[in-house]
Amino acid sequence: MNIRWVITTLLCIVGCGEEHEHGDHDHGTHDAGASVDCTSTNEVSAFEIGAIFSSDDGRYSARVDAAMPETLGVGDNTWTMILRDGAGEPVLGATFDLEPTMPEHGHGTTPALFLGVESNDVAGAYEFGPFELSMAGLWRLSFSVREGEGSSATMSAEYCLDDAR
Ligand SMILES: [Cu+2]
Repeated sequence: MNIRWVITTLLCIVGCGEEHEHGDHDHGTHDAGASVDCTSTNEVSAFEIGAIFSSDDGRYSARVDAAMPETLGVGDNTWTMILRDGAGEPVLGATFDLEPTMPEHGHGTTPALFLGVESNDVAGAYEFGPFELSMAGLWRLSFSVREGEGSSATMSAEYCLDDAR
């Protein structure tokens, strides 16, 4: 027997056929009607329009000004954020990114990063998405802000998504 064939076959038993790695997480519990377990963190936020993200260093805050759909859920989401500096002034021309991840599963979205597209009409408004959240469970939405050659600041919140909108 060819040893290379054996190794390939063994690797396939472990790894092939999985769309992405989810560790030992049991996706079988995500049947319709089953509750989603997001108990690994005590910082789960309830999503609402008007929610404010703040960077730890106090340099920036961003308010969810609009969301499509208006509830955060599995599937496509498009958000408009208003970015302000520590003095409350709108920030123009920043590099403002969104990276959604599932901290319990070690994966994110495809693409991994969404660049905020600045509005021509509303000062400090940036649109993100549509970003597709692929499954129910705990999602962390992390934003990073950078102006010019300055250092980046990050702000994030965690949300528990159910299967149903
Ligand atoms: Cu996942």
